[in-house]
Amino acid sequence: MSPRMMNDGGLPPGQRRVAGFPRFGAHLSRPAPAVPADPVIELRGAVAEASDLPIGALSTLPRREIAADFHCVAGWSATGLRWEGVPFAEFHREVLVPALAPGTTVTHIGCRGLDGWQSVMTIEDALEDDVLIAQHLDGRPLDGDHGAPVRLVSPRQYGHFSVKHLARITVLTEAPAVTEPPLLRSHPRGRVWEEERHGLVRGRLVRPIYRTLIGPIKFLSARGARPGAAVRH
Ligand SMILES: Nc1nc2c(c(=O)[nH]1)N[C@H]1C(S)=C(S)[C@@H](COP(=O)(O)O)O[C@H]1N2
Ligand SMILES: [Mo]
Repeated sequence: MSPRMMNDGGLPPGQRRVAGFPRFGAHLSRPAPAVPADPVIELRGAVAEASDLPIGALSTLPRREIAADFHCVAGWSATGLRWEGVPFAEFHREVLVPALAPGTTVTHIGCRGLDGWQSVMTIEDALEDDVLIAQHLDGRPLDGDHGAPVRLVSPRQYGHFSVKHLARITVLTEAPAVTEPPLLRSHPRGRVWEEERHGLVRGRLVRPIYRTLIGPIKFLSARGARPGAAVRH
C-alpha cells in the first residue's frame, strides 16, 4: 500500500485540515434544493433512449462504504468522512452500459445537481473504485447541507467534482467544449495528489488566491445551512 493510501494524516499538497465538514459551494446563502417526492436520476447523452431512474432503484445495486478525506480546491480538507452508497463503477456496469446507444465509446461523464451545479469527469476518473453515488455520510442519510438525496463522491478529485443533489448523469463521447474564461478555467481532471487545481496555472501558484475565497464562501454557505447544522467536530 502506498503511503497516500494509508491516510496517516498526510494531506495532499497545499491542503489544510478544517474542523468538521463545512457546507460549501455555489448555493452560498440559499438553502439546499427541495428533494422531490419521487427523486430520479435522469440519464442523458449517448444513451439509446433518455430515461429517468428512480433513486429507489439504487437499492438493487451492490453497495460499499469508504472512509475518505474531502478536499476543496480552495484549500480546505475535511478528514475521516465515512460515505456509503453505490460504487459508480457498479452503476456504470449495471445501468449505464446497458443503456448506451449501440457503438458508443464513453469518454466522459457529466453530473448535474438539483441546484444546477455541474461537473464533468473523465471516464477513467469516474471508474476509480472509491467513487460513489453516496446516500449516507457517517452512518446517517445525507442531509440537505451535504447533498440529499444522493451525491457523487470522488475523493481523489477536488470537491467540485463531487456533485451534491445528483439529478442527472450525461454520458459523453468526447470532451466537452471549454466555456470558462482562462482565469476561471478548472482542471479537467482535478486530481488532488497531483495538485491539478487550475486548467492553465500550476496548482501551487494559485493556492494563495484560492485560499482567500475560503472564509467568505464558508460564511455565505453557512447562512443557507440547516439550522443548527453549523459544525461537526
Ligand atoms: N450540487 C452542488 N454540488 C456541489 C457544490 C454545489 O454548490 N452544488 N459545491 C461543490 C464544492 S466547490 C465543494 S468543495 C463541495 C462541498 O461539499 P459540502 O457542501 O458537502 O462540504 O461540493 C461540491 N458539489
Ligand atoms: Mo470546492
